[in-house]
Amino acid sequence: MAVSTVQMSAAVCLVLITLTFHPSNGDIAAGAADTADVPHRRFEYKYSFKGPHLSQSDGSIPFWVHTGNAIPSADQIRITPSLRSQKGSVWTKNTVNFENWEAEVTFRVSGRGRMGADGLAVWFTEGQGLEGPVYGAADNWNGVGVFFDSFDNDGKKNNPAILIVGNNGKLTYDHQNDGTTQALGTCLRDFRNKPYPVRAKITYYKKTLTVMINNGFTPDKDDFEFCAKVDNMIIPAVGYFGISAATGGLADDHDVLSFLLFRLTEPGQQPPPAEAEIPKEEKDKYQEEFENFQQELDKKKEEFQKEHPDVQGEPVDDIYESVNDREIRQVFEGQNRIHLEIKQLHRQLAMILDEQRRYVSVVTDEIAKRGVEAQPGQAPSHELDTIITTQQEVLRNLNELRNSFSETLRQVASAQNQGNAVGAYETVQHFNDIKEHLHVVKRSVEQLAQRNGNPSEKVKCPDLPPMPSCLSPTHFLIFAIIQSVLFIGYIMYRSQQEAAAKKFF
Ligand SMILES: [Ca+2]
Ligand SMILES: [Ca+2]
Repeated sequence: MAVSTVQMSAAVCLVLITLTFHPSNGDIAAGAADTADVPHRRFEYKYSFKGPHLSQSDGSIPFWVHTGNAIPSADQIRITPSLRSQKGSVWTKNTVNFENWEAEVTFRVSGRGRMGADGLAVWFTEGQGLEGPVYGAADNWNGVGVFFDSFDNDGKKNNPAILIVGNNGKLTYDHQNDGTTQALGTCLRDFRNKPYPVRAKITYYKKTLTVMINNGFTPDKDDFEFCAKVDNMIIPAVGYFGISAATGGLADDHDVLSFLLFRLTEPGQQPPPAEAEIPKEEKDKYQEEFENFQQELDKKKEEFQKEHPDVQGEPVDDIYESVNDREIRQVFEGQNRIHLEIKQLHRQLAMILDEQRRYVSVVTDEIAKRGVEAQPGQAPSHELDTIITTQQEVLRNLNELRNSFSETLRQVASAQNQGNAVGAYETVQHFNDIKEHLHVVKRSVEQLAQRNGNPSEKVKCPDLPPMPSCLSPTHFLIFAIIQSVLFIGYIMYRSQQEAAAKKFF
C-alpha cells in the first residue's frame, strides 16, 4: 500500500471531523436575511487543512499544493517567512463547485516592526494563481480576493485594512493605492501581532459575500465582528480556493493555522450526497486507526511531560501575552510615560528658573550702569522704566518680606527677652544680695578698723616667755652625732635581716 501512516492519519482526522460535524444552528451565514433560514452546513475536508498533522512527512499538504516560499509544518503553513521580497501560496488541488459556501481562515501576521508588509490574501478564483504580484498570487484573476493589506502604499494612514476585490480577469490590481479604487467592500482592522490568532469567516450565500473578523483579542473562537459585505456578487461557478502572501522591503511572518471550508445548503433543499461517501468497512478501519493514533499521541504527550516537567500549559500561551497582561502592560507603560513627562517638565522648569535668575542679574547690572550714566540728566528709556518699576516692585516686596521677617525676629526676640528678663532679674537680685552682704562685711570691717584706730581702747598683748639657755652648741652636736650613728646601725642591721630571710625562700 502506497499510502503512508501519516497520510492515513491526516485523512482519518479529516474524515472524523466530517463525521462529527452536524449542522449547527449557531453558525448562521452572516448576511443571511432571515435567522430562521439556517442553512445546512457541512465540513468539506478535501478543501480544508488544519493542525496538528497538517503536513505530511514529505512536506506536502493533503489535497493542497503550495508554491514559492511557503513552508508547511505540522501545525501551520508559513506562507512567507519574515524575510524581504518573499512570495508564497497554497491552493486546493481540486476545483470547488458549491453554490454557497463558508470559509474560515485562522492566521497570524506577526513582525517586529510597527509596520509590516505586504499582506495576505484569501482567494476563490477560476484558476490557481500560483505566482504573481498580488500578495504573492497572479494578477488579472477571475473571481474574488479578500486582502489583508498590511502596508500603507498610498500613505493615507488607512492600513492595515481588509478589502474585498472582485475581478473578471481583466482588472489589474491597483497596488499603489492599496486597491481602494477597486474594493467592493473594506474595513480597517489591525490584524498584526495579536495575542490570539486572527480569524476570518468569509461567507458566500445567496450571492452575498460577507467577511466577518475575530481580531485575535480573545480566545473565544466564535467572537466575530462584521467587516464588509458585497451583495449581488458574481463569482465563477467553479474555482479553486487559495491563500497567498508576500513581503516587500518590510517583512512579516504570514502563518495560516487552518483553512476550513463548509458547504452551505439553503433550508428546504436537499443537501447533495457526499461525492465520495466512504463505505462502512473503510470507515470502521479509519476509526480504529484513529483511536490507535490518538492513544499513541497521548502516550507521547505523557512522555514529553515526564521529560520536560518544567514545560507546562500551551506553549502558545507562554509566547503571546493574554489580554489582561497586555492591558496591565499598557497601563504600566502609560504611567511610565507620565512619570517621564513630569520629570522632563521638572527639568525644564529648573532650566527656566536658572535662566530667569541669570537675566535678573544681568538686568540689575545694566540698570546699575545706566543709573550711573543717567546721572547727568539723561532720560531713561521706556523699557528701562519698566524694568526699574519691576525692580522696585521686587525691592518693595523684598522690603515687605524683610519687614515681616524683622517683625518675626522682633517677636522671637521679645519672646526670648521675656525669658531673658526673668533670668536677669534673678541675677540682679543675686547681685543685690551679694552687694548687701558685702556692705555688711564692709561695715563690720570699718567698725573693726575704727576700733583698732582708737588709741584709748588699745588692747595689750601678753609678753612672750623667755627662751631657756640650758642647751649649748657642743651638746647639740654630740647629740646629733650619736643619733646618726644609731640610725645607720639600725639600717645595717635591718638589711642583714632581710638578706637572711631571702635565703629561706
Ligand atoms: Ca498595501
Ligand atoms: Ca493605504
